[in-house]
Order: sequence, then structure tokens, then C-alpha cells
Amino acid sequence: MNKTTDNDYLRHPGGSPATETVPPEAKRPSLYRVVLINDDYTPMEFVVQMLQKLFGYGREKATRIMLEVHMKGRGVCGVFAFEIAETRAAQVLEYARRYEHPLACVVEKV
Ligand code: TYC
Repeated sequence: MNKTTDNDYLRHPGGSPATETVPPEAKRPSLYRVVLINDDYTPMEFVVQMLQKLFGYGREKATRIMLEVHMKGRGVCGVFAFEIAETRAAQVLEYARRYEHPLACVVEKV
């Protein structure tokens, strides 16, 4: 079945050919959350600095995210396209292991 999408207008501003098929994922890639998981051993300051270094957050936002994780057990530290989310999560784990902290994080579909 052919489907007319917003893309038809962008690709053919002079008039939409109703014949073109555009998969919806071509314009709206799925998003994935990088979720930090609480533990009893990783120092709060380490988590704040990690969020600043790897995610580019300022100290206030990094502290807010860390406290959310600490108090609720988990918290979202960013939402990205799949490959970026996977890369960021791997960087979190690599960074934590380098300093021998048990910090955990998972990627989940939004
Ligand atoms: N709960 C940890 C502590 O009391 C702090 C912490 C916060 C650990 C966030 C992990 O993802 C985390 N030191």
C-alpha cells in the first residue's frame, strides 16, 4: 500500500506524488534512554563528574540526575538514537570500571 507522508511534500514541494512509499522510520528514528542504576558503593561525586564529562551536563543538572538515581533507584541521563545511546552506555561502564566502581546503566527503548 502506498502512503503519503510529510516527506512527500518536502521532497516534491511542487506537488505530492501519492505513489511514493516512505517508511516512517526514515524520518523518525526510534529513541533510546540511557538509564543509570543506583548502587550503594559508587561515590555521588564520581557520578556527578561522570555525567559532566561524558554527557556534557553542567554541575547542577548532573547533580539533579545523580540525586534522582540515588533516591529513586534509577534515572534517565539522556535520550538518543540507538547507536549513540549504546556508545554512551558503554562509555559509562568503561569509565566506571576504570575507577573500579560498580556503577551500572542500561539502554531502553522510549
Ligand atoms: N547511592 C550512591 C551512594 O550513596 C550514589 C549513586 C548515585 C550511585 C547514582 C550510583 O547511579 C548512581 N554513594
